[in-house]
Amino acid sequence: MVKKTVTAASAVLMCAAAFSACGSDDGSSGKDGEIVMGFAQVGAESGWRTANTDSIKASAEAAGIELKFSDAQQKQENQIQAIRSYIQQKVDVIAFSPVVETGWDAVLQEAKAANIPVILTDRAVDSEDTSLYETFLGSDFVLEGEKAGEWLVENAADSDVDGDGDINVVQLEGTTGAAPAIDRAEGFASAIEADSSISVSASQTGDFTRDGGKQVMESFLNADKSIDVVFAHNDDMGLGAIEAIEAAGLEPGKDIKIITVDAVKDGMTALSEGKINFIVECNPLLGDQLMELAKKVVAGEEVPERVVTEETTFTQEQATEVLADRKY
Ligand code: GYE
Repeated sequence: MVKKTVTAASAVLMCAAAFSACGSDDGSSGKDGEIVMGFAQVGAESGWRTANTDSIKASAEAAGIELKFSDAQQKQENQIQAIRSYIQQKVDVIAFSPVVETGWDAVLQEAKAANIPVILTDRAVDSEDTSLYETFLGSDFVLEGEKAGEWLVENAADSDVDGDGDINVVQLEGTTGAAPAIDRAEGFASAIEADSSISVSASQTGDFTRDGGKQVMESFLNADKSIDVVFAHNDDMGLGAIEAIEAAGLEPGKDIKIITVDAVKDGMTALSEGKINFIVECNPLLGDQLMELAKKVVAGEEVPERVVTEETTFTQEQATEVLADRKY
């Protein structure tokens, strides 16, 4: 595997160039020689995101890393602005979860020119220049989509709710252009190819929010009376869809099957109640691994180019078993 390093020599040069910003021999610039991390978060759009933010803040504190945190409210321009301000403040390392995949090269080149290493966390960028970041820590979203589709293929007989021989799926997509939206749709589409009776008849973004999921589901229900299955790219949109389905006088989980991704507490509760039928886990607790990678990167040690999070899936019975201990 290709490894990337920030050499000790370049760390020394960074300190020589901006001596006042360097508080200790290891190149860190915070109070008492703490590493300073600038973190540009996507927003607060979902239960997953809240758990992810809490994890990052708690892990930074535990690791003795000074965290500068910003919330971009799901807007790329806000994230770019935050990254620019971290460059100006000469932080030791920048970490961010890119709201969409494209459009990052210019700002990442600015970070590179300032010798500030960048770590991608949760979501990937689509850039040909992989020298613009040190590593990418996060889930395999294509695999998550595949797991959702495989469950549907295995449960096809039960999922033809109206018994017409065709399994009519509607998809609630995540934020347009975001890695998890693109990849989950791709993984799901490839897995359902195994059964020609399954097809996606409508697909629209609900922006990963509960309200977005509800509104899109309302319009799907108005347009089509033969929906068998909802595949929502996250729990929150699935929970919004449940509200729309109930408001239409139908029973979620029975009249319309629901598959989601994330496995946050509210989603797991709905699964254990039978309102959701299957959840693919996406782990938001990335804080500890991120802080470890940050320390290594700042110290000029080698890190793997890609760190993939381990995840599982949950049926109704499995959700009921683990619900009481679910932390988020
Ligand atoms: O699935 C969704 C959140 O990027 C993996 O973003 C993350 C996704 C997560 O809004 O709930």
